[in-house]
Amino acid sequence: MGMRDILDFIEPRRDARIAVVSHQRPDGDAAGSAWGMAWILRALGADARPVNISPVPPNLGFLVDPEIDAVHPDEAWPTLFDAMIVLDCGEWQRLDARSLVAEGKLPTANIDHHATSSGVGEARWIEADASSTSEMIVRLADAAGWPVSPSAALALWIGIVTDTGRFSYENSTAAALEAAAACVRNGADPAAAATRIYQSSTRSELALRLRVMEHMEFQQNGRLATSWLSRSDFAESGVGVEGVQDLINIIRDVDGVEAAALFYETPARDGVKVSLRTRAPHDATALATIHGGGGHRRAAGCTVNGALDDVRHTVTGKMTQLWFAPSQYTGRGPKL
Ligand SMILES: [Mn+2]
Repeated sequence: MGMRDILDFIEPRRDARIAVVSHQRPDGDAAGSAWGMAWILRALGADARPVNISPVPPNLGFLVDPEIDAVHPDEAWPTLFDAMIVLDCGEWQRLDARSLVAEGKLPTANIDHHATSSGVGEARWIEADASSTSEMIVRLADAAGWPVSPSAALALWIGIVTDTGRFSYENSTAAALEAAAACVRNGADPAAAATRIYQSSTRSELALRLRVMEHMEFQQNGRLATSWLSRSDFAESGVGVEGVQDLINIIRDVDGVEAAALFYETPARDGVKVSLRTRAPHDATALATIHGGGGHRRAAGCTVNGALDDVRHTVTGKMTQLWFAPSQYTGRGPKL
């Protein structure tokens, strides 16, 4: 299964009604790959719509075309489409409840780059070495000879830039940079995009950042960093849970930190969300999968049932056990 299967899935459906869905709580790659794919399919003649990708975080709102955005809150939405493409996620459970109703109801293709993905649907292309789902879509369009409009290029650029941490993570490969270059060649404007996604913090978001700094704790001689946000932190700062995005980077980016966890309560449901970031060689998915989560080697997440304090205690203990047990202690800082 690979790119060829996706091409064979899409080519006979050039005039089909295609729903494009992605994971719940969309990030830059979820929203970018969905809108990029939708714009590419629409240029081919398909009636393609991102479904249930909203609400996106405020700084990604400009990607959404309100004329096309289709949020279908009811169970009947799959009947409005002929096929579905699932992006940046390879498990039905990672879709939100509104998208999940389509499981098994539509022919489905799946493009994803999560190492922990099992894949969904009959046409699957999962490449854990790809920087982003957006990069994979750029390569797909290139291989197929499909045109990439400036709107598609901008959306895909954002997916690549955000998933590579602005080209700072290990996944900033030559292939990622080549796909990014193709986006710029097709009309994406990096400076304008950066202004929208990175230079648009609100004062409320700064207030939430401050809470992360107030709650930060360091263990293991500064190699393990944690912080947390409670429901009242969100309520008092006036930022919703979609404002969490990259807040974990505040503690991950501290010199000497090898593993970081941000714990936060979500207003919508029980349990505590855990965002994990690691540096080589620690594998963040090793911890996330214990709790039914997943992700990438250096960035993963999960939801753990229990009270915030208990979850912090338990998960920090597991991080220590996994990555800082005495047998693994080298006496040195992180390898550069
Ligand atoms: Mn991604």
